Amino acid sequence: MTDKNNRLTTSSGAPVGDNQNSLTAGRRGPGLIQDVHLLEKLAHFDRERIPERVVHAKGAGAYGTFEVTNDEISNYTKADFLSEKGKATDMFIRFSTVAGESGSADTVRDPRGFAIKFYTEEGNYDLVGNNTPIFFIRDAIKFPDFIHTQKRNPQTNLKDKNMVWDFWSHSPESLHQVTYLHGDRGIPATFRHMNGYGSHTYKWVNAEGEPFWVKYHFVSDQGVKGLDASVADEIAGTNPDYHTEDLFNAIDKGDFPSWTLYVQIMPFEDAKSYKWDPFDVTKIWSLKDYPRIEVGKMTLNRNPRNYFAEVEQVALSPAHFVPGIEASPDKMLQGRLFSYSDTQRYRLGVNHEQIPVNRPKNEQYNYQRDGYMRVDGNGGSNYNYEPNSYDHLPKEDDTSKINPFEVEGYADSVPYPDHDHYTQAGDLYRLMSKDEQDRLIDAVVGHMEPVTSEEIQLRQIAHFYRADPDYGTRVAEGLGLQVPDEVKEEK
Ligand code: HDE
Repeated sequence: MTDKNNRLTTSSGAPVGDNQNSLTAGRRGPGLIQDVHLLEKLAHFDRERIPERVVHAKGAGAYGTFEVTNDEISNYTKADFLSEKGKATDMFIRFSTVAGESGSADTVRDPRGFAIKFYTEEGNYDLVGNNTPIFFIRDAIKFPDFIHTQKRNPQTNLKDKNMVWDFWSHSPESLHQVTYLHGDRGIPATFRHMNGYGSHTYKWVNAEGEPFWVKYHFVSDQGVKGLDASVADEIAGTNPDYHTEDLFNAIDKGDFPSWTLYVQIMPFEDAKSYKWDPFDVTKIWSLKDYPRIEVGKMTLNRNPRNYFAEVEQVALSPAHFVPGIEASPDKMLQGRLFSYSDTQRYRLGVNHEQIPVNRPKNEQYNYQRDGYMRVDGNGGSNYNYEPNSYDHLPKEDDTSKINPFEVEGYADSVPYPDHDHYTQAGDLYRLMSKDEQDRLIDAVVGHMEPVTSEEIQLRQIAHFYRADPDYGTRVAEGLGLQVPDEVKEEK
């Protein structure tokens, strides 16, 4: 007889007598429906897969600690976890690629997700960013179309470069990010060797109620390194899980990766007059105008024990704010505030916040009840409505109300007024060393070569040319084309 402590049981806890031979009528079968252990085992297996993330499906995660290193940060935000030097907060991070499926290769040219959950004493604060400070588009309404072009052709189920460049060439606001992506940072050496950015502008509010605009920059203490494109291609074929493996092994052997968090702070009123719309996620703020201020250090020091339970089921959402940190009017961010928790209700269920990796450190105390998989006691015998006459039931805290701000104008579908998609993309091109420019041109030409429509290629070449004539001319030459005269005359 087996020791009671390691006895195999069914899901309902009954000991299993035989896990190798199913119950059959006679030696040859057929099988018996009364083999409830077999039925349960198969039925559970049949339901193992949940929908993968519609973007960022392939990823790796780790736990760590974030520690504040600068007392001055409380001048800008009342967020409790940033309140004083030395304050440490547990966190979880998930790194990911964007376009590939959950089994796809790690070393592809693609932005990387850099999504953090801080388990603060005032609830979870999620900063769901990328390894790039900018994005391809600036209005959430374009996102599903954009992602369709990054995924597979509806007929062939193949990746389709015509779709990719057709969309980009019709969406010139993507040029800055397209340039970033085809440069050396487009294929990070490892997850440890890349920076992370909040990308959007967020709003911080201090204890006096003063608001500021803020951008987050996590700078890798390992340094920033890229992979040579041909090496990356080879690794994609031989070890598609290369980045996942690197992260796990580094933490496993105690070589804990860390990042220093800096912020750029913009005084609230500057947003009205800054040379770039500070809520346009296709643009950066100059570091000269708004220098980086150090905030703290994030160190990853623990691997998850179970990939599905922790990394697959983590629900990271830009809608998870804590007092002192709020949304900005950025039209991309506004769409994201809906989309993440919405997809998580579909992917994980309406009660996904109860899954251990998502559970806040403090207690969730509210009047929401019921729904599939409610497993936390569901509020017990407490009443489930408000207002009520009972002091012991949860009450709102008016110090946690959002900081009001003025809005103006008409409700309308309005594009961003700024159509300069070229200055910052050109600046990035000119900032690259000669060698990096060569690699950028190679990467762009290699990616655009399979495009079968010359019209699409020429439309995109015009955008490169507008960013920098050298950039456009070299891409055109690489494709055996010429920059159209009317584009040259625009200058
Ligand atoms: Fe996401 N994005 N996104 N995204 N995103 C998701 O949420 C979406 C955007 C980012 O490790 C989804 O839980 C919309 C920008 C990361 O679990 C989904 C828009 C940035 C992750 C979604 C954007 C990101 C996601 C899919 C345009 C960088 C992985 C599964 C308005 C600042 C998080 C999920 C993780 C995941 C929607 C644009 C980063 C569908 C609608 C900009 C790192 O909700």
